[in-house]
Amino acid sequence: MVVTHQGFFDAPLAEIDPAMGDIVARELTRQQTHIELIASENLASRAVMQAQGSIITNKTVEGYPGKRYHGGAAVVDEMERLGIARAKELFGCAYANLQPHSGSQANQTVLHTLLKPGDRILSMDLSAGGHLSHGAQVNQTGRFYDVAHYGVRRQDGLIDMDEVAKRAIAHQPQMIIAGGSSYPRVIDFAAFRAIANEVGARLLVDMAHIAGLIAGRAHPSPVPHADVVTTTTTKTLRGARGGLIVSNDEDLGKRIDSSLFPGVQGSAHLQIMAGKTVCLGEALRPEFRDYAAAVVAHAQVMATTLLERGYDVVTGGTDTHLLLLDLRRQDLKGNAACDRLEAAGITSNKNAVPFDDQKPWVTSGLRLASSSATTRGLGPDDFRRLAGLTADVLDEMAAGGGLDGPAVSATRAAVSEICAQHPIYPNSIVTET
Ligand code: DSN
Repeated sequence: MVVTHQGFFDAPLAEIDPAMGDIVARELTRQQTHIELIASENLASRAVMQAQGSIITNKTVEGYPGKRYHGGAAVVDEMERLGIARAKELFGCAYANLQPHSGSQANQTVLHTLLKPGDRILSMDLSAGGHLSHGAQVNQTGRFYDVAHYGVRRQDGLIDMDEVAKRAIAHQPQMIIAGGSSYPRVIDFAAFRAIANEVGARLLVDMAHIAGLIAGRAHPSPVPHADVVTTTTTKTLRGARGGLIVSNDEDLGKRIDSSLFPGVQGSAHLQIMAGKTVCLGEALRPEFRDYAAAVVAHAQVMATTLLERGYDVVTGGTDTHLLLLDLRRQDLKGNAACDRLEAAGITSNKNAVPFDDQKPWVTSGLRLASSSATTRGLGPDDFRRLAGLTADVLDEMAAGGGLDGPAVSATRAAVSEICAQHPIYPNSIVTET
C-alpha cells in the first residue's frame, strides 16, 4: 500500500497546503511592507532559515554528542559540536549548551541545576523591566522559589546598586539574576558579582536582549562575571528562535547538561540547533561588529529625536538596541499608541514603564528598537525620519486625531517608500525550503 501522497517529498507548501501557503505569503507581505521596531524581533538570514527548515527536522536524539540514546547520530553530533565551538568562540567561554528550546527553558534549566524548590532568588521586577522566567508570580519560577525583587530608581529609571545590595543582604538569596527585557542601559555586571559574593549567591545573567551586541563587541560581556549566562538566539543575535546557555565553569556546565536532559527537556530540536549554528557563524564574521555598533547608534538616534520632540525616554536614552517611551506626559496609553503606529506601518509593542499604574495589557509605554530595521539596511537618517514620523503620529493622537488623520497617512506613505528602498526576502521564499 502506498501511503505517501503525491508531491510529499518535492512539492512546495503553497501547492500541498494552500491555506498555510497563503498565511505565510501574507505574513511575508506584512514584513515586507512594515518597519519592525519590536526589540525581541529581527530578520533571520536566508541561510539560518534554510538550516532551520531543513531535513535535520527528521532526526531524533536525546543526550549529547557521543552519548546519545538513538542511533544514526554521527552527522548531527558533528553539528552540535560545531555549534558549541562557535558559541564558545563568540562569547569567549569554556562551556556552551545549544539545546534549550527557548530563553525561558534556558533559565528554568539553570534554576533547576542550582536551586532546590523553596530556595531564594533576587531578580529584577517584571514591572521594572525584568522577565517572567526570573521568578514573576505568574510564572512557575515564582511558585517554586522564594523570590524578592529589585527595581529601578524613580528619579532616573536606573538600577540602584546600593538598593540591590540592601535587598540581597535582607533576602539572603541563593541566586541573583541580572538582565531583563526592557532595561535600556548597560548593567554593572561586576557590581552584581560583588554583591553575589557578599551574600554567597550564584549570579545568573540573562543576556537575551543584548546577546548580539555582546557578540559584536558593542556592549560589555557578563561572561567574566556571572556563574552562568543564558540567552535567546533570536533578538539582536539575529538567528533561529531558541535558547543557549554559556559559562566559564566547565564543572557547572556538566551539571547543567544533565539537568537540561533529562531534567527539563527531552529530545533536542536539532533543526533549530542547525539554525542557531548558522547564526553563531554569522555573528563570528567581522561585519557583525559593524552591525552591532550600528544597532546601538541607531537606537540612540531614535531616542535623541524623540526627546527633542518632547517625549520622555526612560533613563534619558539608551546604551542598547531598545528605548522605552513613557507616554504619561502625553496622556496616551501604550496599547492604543501601538495600534495607531501599526496602522501607520510601524510595528512596536506596548510596554509597562517603571512605576506604571496601568494594567499590563494597557500600559503607559512603548518599547522601540533598532535591531530588525538595521538588518534591513536602514541608516541613521532613516531612523531619524522614523522617530520623527512616530512623534507625528503620537502628537496627532494626543491632540485627539483619529485613524484617518494626516499624520497616519503621511507616515504610511513614508514607510512604504523606506520599505521599497530596503527590500527584504523575495516572494519566491514562500515556495522554497
Ligand atoms: N520577552 C519577550 C520580549 O522581550 O518581547 C519575548 O522575547
